[in-house]
Amino acid sequence: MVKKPTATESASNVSKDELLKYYRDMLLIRRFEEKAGQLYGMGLIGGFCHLYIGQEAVVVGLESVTKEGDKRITSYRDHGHMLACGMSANGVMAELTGREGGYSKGKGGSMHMFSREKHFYGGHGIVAAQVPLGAGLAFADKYLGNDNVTFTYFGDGAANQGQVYETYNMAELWSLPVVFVIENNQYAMGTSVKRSTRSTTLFGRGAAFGIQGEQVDGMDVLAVRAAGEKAVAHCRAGKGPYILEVMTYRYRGHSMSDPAKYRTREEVQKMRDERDAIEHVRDLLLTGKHATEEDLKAIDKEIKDIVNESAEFAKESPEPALEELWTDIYADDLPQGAVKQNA
Ligand SMILES: Cc1ncc(C[n+]2csc(CCOP(=O)(O)OP(=O)(O)O)c2C)c(N)n1
Ligand SMILES: [Mg+2]
Repeated sequence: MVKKPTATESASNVSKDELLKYYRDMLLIRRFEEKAGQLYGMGLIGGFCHLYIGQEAVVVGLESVTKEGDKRITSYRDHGHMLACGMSANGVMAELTGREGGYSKGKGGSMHMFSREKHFYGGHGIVAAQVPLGAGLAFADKYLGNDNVTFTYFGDGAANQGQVYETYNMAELWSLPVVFVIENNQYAMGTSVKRSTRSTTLFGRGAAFGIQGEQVDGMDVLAVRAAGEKAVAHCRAGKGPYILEVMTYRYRGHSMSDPAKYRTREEVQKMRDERDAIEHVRDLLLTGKHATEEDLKAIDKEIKDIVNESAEFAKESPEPALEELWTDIYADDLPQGAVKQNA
């Protein structure tokens, strides 16, 4: 793990409003996920559910360097990405509970949500499948001649998949504007990085294809932001892909059915006590006198209200009608830039 930065080191160059935004956005993800965990326990969420708790600084830090038009795609551990790019808590929670008001009308669930409006392309259950898809999204932007960047998130386990390296090769060859974000939370289900590879510095593998990259402290939202700025500038300048290996940690199990026998409680507790990303920003806000305990309490309440309302919305939304089984199978309209062929 990268050394903990001091408050002054990482607080330089950040405004009060930015810090407050990061605090709010990370807290929303955490409280939303805690609520999802509760609803799962109550039997209101079926199927798979992979919580992101602990990793919030990764997506919040990187979203802070995006602009309109940038795209994001990730794995099944996707609720944080959706909230951070501005998708509504109501729509995500209703999808988790399989209701009509959800982003996929209740037909997709936790791992299969999309938002064209927010340029969020899923939600993918096959490990690493989103990596070539992310390069494809970046290819489309390059083809259309704009300066959008695609953020392609995947895990340390996914980094051992062959398709990642085929994608690296093509992405560099074609100078695609894609930031490959390896969320290294140190485990792939119950297998630690050390048990799965001798080459544990995952970003370094890009060198074989000529792709630059770096390792980042993923428990420090400002460190993530700084690395994200560099990566995105590289891509927008037409210099091709960039790899960010973001060192993070998930506090909860792999999914809701994880027996958690592969690590000790002490290991998890130590991360929570010493490296929690939300606590870190809270400290910066208080020590920098940007906010009082009262201000932060008011934000906590605001977030709690949003999350409670999303759970109510989800419970009240009806299940999808049976006829919905036959809708949303083929696209009715063509993507931007596509030319209609005569049949
Ligand atoms: C191709 C494929 N192989 C195996 C699985 C089962 N599986 C689901 S998640 C996972 C671990 C992936 O770990 P990592 O990439 O580190 O992501 P994390 O869950 O830590 O976010 C595995 C093996 C799968 N879904 N797809
Ligand atoms: Mg992992």
